[in-house]
Formats: sequence, C-alpha cells, structure tokens
Amino acid sequence: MRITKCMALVAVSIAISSCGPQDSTLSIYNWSDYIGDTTIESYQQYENTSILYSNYSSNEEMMAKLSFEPDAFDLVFPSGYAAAEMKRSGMLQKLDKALIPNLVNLMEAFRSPYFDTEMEYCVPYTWSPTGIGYNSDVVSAEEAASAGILFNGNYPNMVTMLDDSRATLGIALKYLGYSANSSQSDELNEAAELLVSAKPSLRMFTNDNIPSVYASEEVVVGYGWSGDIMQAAEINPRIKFSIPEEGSLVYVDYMCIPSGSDNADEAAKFINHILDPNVSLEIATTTKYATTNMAAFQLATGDTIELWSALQQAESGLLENVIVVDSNISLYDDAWRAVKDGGN
Ligand code: N2P
Repeated sequence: MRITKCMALVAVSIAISSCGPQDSTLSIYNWSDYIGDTTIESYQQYENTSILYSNYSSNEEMMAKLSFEPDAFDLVFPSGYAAAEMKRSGMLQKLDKALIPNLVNLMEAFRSPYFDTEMEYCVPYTWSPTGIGYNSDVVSAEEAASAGILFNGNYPNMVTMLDDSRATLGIALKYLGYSANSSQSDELNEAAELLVSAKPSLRMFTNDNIPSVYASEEVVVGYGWSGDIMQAAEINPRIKFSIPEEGSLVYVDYMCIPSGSDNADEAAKFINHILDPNVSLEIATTTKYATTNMAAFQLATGDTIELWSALQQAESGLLENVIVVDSNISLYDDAWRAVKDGGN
C-alpha cells in the first residue's frame, strides 16, 4: 500500500514506523491474537520498512473489506476455504517465490494446498482444530467430551461461541452427524435451529479477546479455535481444551497477497521472514497455534511439542478440514443470519 509513513502513524494504533519522506508501507491485515510478540520488530531489524498492522475478526469481514478497498492491504491470512474463494474470484496475486527461499522449511504435508497445489498464491501459516474450551473447576472432562454441552442448556448465559458462520454452523452440523462442509439446505436449517435453541445458554458470539473471555471466567464453557483457548489456559490453568467425540473442524490458515497490493515484493519478503524457523517457532509458542514449519518443529521443546503431538493425534479421524463449498456460500450466509436473528 502506498501511503506516507506519517499517515500510517495517524491511521492505526499498532504502527511501528518513523516519519520520513514518502515511501511504501507494508500493510498487514491479520486475525487478532495471531502473531508473535516480536515478529514485526524482528523483521524491522533487517528491513527498514514501515508496517501498518491491523486486525480482523473473520474471513468474511476481511474479504468484504478487500472488496471495497482492493488496495488497502499487502498481506492477509485467510483460512483455506476463504483463500480458495479469493483465488477463484481473482482477489489474489501470484507470489514471487524467488523472494521466499524459506519455503523449503514447510512440512511436506502442507506443501500442496488443495486449492493451490503449487503454492502459487498462498503459503501455509498455522493450523488448528476447533473444540470445547471449559473451566475445569465447573465443568467435568466427561461433559466437555461432547459438543452437546454447547446445546443442552446446562450452563445458562455462560457459554461463548465463535461469531463465525462456517465454524459455528460447522460444529452444529458435526454434532448432528453431518459434514461440516454440508451443502444440503435441510441439514443447514437443522444446524441453525439447534443453535437458535441454544441461545438461552449463550453469553456471546465473539471472535475477539477470546483468551481473556475464558481466562477471566466470564464464561464457563465455549466453542473456539484451539490456539485462543490454549492462550487462555496459559493465563488461567483451570481452562482446558477438548475435541468433542462427535468430531470437530480443522483449519489451515494461509498468507496471501491481495491482487490490489502494490507492495507485493515487501509482502513476499515478510512471508519469508515468517518462514524463518525461529520466527515461526516464536509465533507458535506465543499463539499456541500448531506450526506448518518443519524447521520450527525441530527446534521446539517441552510443552510445545506435547501440544502439537496431541493435536496431530486428534487430526486422525475426528477432524474435518473446512473447505470451500461450491456455489453455496449464500447457504451458509442465510443459515447464519437465521441464527443471529432467531430466538430472543
Ligand atoms: C486467532 C484466530 C485464528 C483463526 N484469534 C483460526 N483459524
């Protein structure tokens, strides 16, 4: 994005820069709680780059923002289904892989995304299942072993769920025995009805500040992304994470450059920085999301290795990858609107 460094400072709160003559600013748009504490500063040690860093709450919010302002961001972090949709609709530009030699560090298993098999447009960032977060002083491990805890009314006004159509309709679909990628309108309607019936239990739908929502004990149970719940567990050890026996969802999120970016070389260099083993490891240990970086995995120790191994075991069988649902995006939008508007 071409703006002056001084404008960048005025425009956002998290801008690390110095004012100077007009030049290019790297504008990064990412989920909240989804980067290492030092990722940006460590890049700026080597590159004299002004960085504009801002957060979004959902794939849909990010895509809507880019549709209105195609040149607003140089780097975004869509989940696989959203990256697939963005690529299909021309919202992404090809990467200059010569600027990303650290691609060699990626795990074999992540090198060929189903929607972009040569990684021409997107590079894997982290992966994570969704599951149940719970306060183990109040909720037993047996109760938290089923997604039924979200829907059975046992914890009125004490449940949080993601404000995310695919993720939250997805867990309701899994609980009902359907695919999290269902494109059957009767199944989606049933999932929406289940969520509406659970609304008296719901304290909030949110994607933001999830670690503190659990850690502060504002809720006793909820449904969310593993990393955010594990961040809460680090603050408050009573918080635990479980993958429900009915199955759950798994996401790989990607780094991609929007087609409107005019600072793609800098964005590619930043992707290369993220793929540095030490930088990837620092991101993974801060965010508690599982790495896609083999070189980082090899550097990890103790708790981090244990967490990743547990997640990897869960992946076999219980977890369904969230993929793009052909020409049925509006089905999810409609079902989600019914959930948000339904009930009280
Ligand atoms: C981080 C959310 C990351 C999205 N707060 C996981 N797919």
